[in-house]
Amino acid sequence: MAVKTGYWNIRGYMQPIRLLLAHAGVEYEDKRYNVGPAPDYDRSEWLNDKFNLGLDFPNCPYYIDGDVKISQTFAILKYLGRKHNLAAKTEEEQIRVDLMEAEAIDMRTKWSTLCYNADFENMKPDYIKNAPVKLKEVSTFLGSHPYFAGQNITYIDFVIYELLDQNSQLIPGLLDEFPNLKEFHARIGGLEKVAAYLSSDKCIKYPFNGPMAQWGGK
Ligand SMILES: N[C@@H](CCC(=O)N[C@@H](CS)C(=O)NCC(=O)O)C(=O)O
Repeated sequence: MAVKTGYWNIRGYMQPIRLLLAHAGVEYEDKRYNVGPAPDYDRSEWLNDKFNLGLDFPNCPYYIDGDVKISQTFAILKYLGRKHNLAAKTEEEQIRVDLMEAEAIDMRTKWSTLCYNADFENMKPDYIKNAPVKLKEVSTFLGSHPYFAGQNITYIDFVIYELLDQNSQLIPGLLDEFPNLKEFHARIGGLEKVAAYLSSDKCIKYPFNGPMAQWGGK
């Protein structure tokens, strides 16, 4: 199998890439590194590989296909978007995708800051209060479009799907007041090959985060 990806044995940054690859029907080796138990959280499984993969910027997630060797989640997603016809097709779509990409990075940063914080329990009420405020903007932006670019599915849809999915598990019922986001979530999760992947034993349902996380880890 020529294509290989690598990441921790969690959903984390890698899950949207896995969902995109499932949708595109790509066969690949999904290398999953394990972290040792507390208190040391030994990362040597990954560190033994890290500098031997030929990556310019050794990190995970990574994607390797022959001479194509990429790290950085969004560099991988954008490459795969171009390769599998999941990129913006017009300037208008490009602006929408760029906007959602930046918003997704902000949302993901807030999510990780919460989940990995020792002060998780104290931070959680504020997070729960603010999440619908951001989702209202996201819902208005999506409007009646089926996908975030507009009429065409792009790589950013897998990123937003995963963010909505994880947040809904922390905050049950979060999407109830946003029917279009609920429909979007069902639309992406219901794509034939994505649905098959999600219900297969190849798919990591849990954990979302690493073992050192206060929430969503093991
Ligand atoms: N900006 C990078 C961040 C990647 C990153 O922080 N990876 C974490 C896991 S989410 C890691 O453990 N990297 C391995 C390392 O730093 O050696 C991306 O978007 O891919």
